[in-house]
Amino acid sequence: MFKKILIANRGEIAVRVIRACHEMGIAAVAVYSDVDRAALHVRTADEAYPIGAPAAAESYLNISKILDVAARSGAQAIHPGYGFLSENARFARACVEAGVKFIGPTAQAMNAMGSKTQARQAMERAGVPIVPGTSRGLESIEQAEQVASRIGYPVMLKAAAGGGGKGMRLVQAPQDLKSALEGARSEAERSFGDGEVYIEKAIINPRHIEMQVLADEHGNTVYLGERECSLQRRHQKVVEEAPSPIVDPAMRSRMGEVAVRVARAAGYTNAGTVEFLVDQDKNFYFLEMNTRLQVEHPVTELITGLDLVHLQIRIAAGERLPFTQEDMKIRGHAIECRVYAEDPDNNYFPSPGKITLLLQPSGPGIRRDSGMYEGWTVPMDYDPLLAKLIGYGTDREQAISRLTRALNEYFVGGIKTNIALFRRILRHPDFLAAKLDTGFLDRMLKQNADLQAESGKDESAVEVAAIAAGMFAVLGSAAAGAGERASGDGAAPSSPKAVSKWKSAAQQEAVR
Ligand code: MV4
Repeated sequence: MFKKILIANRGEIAVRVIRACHEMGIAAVAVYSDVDRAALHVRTADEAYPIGAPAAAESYLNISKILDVAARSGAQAIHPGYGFLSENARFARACVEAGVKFIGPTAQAMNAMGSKTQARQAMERAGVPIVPGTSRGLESIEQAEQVASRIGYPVMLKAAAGGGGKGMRLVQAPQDLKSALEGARSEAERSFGDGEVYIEKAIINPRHIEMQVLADEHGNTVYLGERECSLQRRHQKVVEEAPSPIVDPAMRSRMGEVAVRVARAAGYTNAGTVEFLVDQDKNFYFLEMNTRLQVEHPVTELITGLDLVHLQIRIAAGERLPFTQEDMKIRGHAIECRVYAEDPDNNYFPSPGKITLLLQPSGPGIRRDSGMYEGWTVPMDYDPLLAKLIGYGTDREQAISRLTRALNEYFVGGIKTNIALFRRILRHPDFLAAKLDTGFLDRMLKQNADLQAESGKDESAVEVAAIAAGMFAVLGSAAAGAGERASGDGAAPSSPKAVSKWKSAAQQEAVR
């Protein structure tokens, strides 16, 4: 077993991995950029090494600097977390060459899943259900038109080198296909340096359901249940839950078997996730495979009772899985909220700054994976994920009630966060009814925006009327002639009581 592991990451996931190391009696080495000097992961680790300027390319993405710290610290393994270098085949290979164990899949396995068309070809060979369409780049507009008429509109054009929604185009009708294909090709060329574009039947309002898989280095591969990840905003997950409310045991077995087949086809080892699109009739189609531990792994840990980071480290140390597929049991329900330093009143733009007050929830069924503390300054240089708040219960209702209770205990002062958004989501009738799909959040946010526009208009009208009434009360006489005081108390509303009196008077005015 390793005696020392370097965590090549920052934020909440670095803290989470350091905790697993400490629980296993393994020393943890942190790396940090200049703005992360006082970060929680640096304070939690046993050793910490500066690796450079805030820009990721100068620090958390810098392979040679990270391997240099591994050598100097004597770390025998590196955990990449998620994001940064976690799916970088060149880094995985560099670790092997440096004699440091990469806690994750091999570079080959990463490459097998990297190109969307190669992945689709591998899936076809493995008999895995993929969305009807082509598994190779389109050769011509004629071919595109032919395939589109075969699979039926609407169709989705996708960049082979794309992912996460980039380089995707929905085409509703034949007359739009030619220009859409040209646009998709040039965007793919510009964004990924690879203009290959393929075509799929568009699944309308799909659910995004992903299956956690785990494989040791001795040929044992299991699935650990699915996660419902349909609540996304601009391809960024916001709320995830396990199990999915629409997956019954039979469907779970079918999806799990397919996910294991995908992992085996890729020669996969360690923790990985197979993503599916699920249509309204509960047909599921392979979307892509993520070759890293995911942000939302805690919801799977809570319903399986497993610690995925412990297992990742054990697998990387050459141990066999300590259980079989038959041992896998799911119990209870878990829901995760991703707490971001974002300003909901400013299009969810990042809201960096000093955390001046921090009240954090706990209590029955609450897990908090956090990278922040009171007094810490949230930098503007990285993804603004601050923490994950997870509610666990016997069933979905109890998980919701605990998470709602915990959200009401959460207060982060000094910066803006999206915590209020979760309160709205968790009480939304469609969420409570588990009527989820990838369009849910966009619809809910649009609904709120429309309502605000409505009330906002009235609200600003009230504000204007209040100010006008106040001005008249104070200045009316001046405006009307010699400087006598106008009717009413005339004093500018210094006290909140006076303001509210003005507002209510103005309200009557506005609605008249
Ligand atoms: C699709 C689709 C509908 N039909 N493919 C978006 C990101 C990338 N992972 C694949 N995505 C989609 N592919 C077909 N044939 C709808 C989406 C999609 C989506 C998928 C998963 C989670 C969120 C999404 C948000 C918008 C669109």
